[in-house]
Amino acid sequence: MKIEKLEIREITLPLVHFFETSFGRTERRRILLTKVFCDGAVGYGECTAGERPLFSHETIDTAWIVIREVLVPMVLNRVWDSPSDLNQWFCPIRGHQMARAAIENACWDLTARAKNIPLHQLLGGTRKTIPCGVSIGIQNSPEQLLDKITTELSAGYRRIKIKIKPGWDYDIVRQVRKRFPDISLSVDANSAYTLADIDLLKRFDDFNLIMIEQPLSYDDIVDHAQLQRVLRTAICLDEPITSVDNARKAIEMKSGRIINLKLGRVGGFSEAIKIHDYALEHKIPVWCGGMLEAGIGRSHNIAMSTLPGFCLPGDVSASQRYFHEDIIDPPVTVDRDGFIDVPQIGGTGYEPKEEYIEKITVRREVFSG
Ligand code: OSB
Ligand code: MG
Repeated sequence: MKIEKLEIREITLPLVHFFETSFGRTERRRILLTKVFCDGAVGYGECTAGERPLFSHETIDTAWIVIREVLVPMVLNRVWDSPSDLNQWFCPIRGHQMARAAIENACWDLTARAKNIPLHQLLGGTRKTIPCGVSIGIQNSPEQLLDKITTELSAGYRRIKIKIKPGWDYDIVRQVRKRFPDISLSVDANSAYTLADIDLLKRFDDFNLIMIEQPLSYDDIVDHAQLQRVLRTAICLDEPITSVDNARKAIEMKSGRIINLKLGRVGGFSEAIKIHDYALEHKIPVWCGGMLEAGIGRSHNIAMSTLPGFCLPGDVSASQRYFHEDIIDPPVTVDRDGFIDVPQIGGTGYEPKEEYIEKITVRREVFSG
């Protein structure tokens, strides 16, 4: 295979409801999409970088430049046998995993389409259905949060994750637990605390949470190990897991007991599979995180979630929770029991809506020759 042409575009999509974490509120997504052309076949990718460098150093704008200036010259007209070759080629690049993933994942997508086999089969996935949870952001009031949880539970979702930050934490979770004593519940701090908050963090043991996600610094695995030693609740690592090498270190150090595996954050499917395999071998449960993806990224998350180590409900939920109209056909739907049926047809089973994508495109660049 050889990439003869590569296209990147930026689309904008308003969110149905704002999404707020400890690092800020998002009302409208700006998303970079990739499309690769090889030997008459096409493949699609979606970059999970945010609008601002608040989750990680990457943004849609850094990804745009890195793809144009660094990655395109490395891949254009170069021959590959497997999409994991791109993971090898990108090895010398430090960081910029989300930019890399947007290219590599499009090549996986293309391979599945060209061979007319399901993407999840190409990845080695085995699950036919995916259990789904939801991530619920910080709301304007506790009542609004309790209402949202009620709505998501009646839609069938199997795990509720709520975002916390200083001032929206212990008392909020206490109210949620009081109203919903038995639900499967977790919290995500997106690095809003330090070891100085250890007494507060220990009190979360009161709530029988499945996990507490990323309480400490975005790049830390040392302080998390210290915190995990004094918590009964499992720590789940998100932000610092960017490669199989640092996943190994975090597992060796016992920095957490669960990993949120995000396809973009780790640089694409090849690295995600390596982390999955390592975690499975070391009995560390993984689950698929979300980055408010549109349909292409969402369909890739579904394919990844079929791997056997994905044994907890992920943050992969229905398109309609995020967007009035998603960029794929059909949109992702979740059944009354909170599962996604994995399409058993060639490719992802979700077709990008080219005309609609064109309509919401704000810039586009094509590389060839
Ligand atoms: O920390 O998991 C996170 C969204 C943006 C950035 C970081 C995170 C999230 C989510 C939302 O929790 C998951 C989703 O519904 O896509
Ligand atoms: Mg998180």
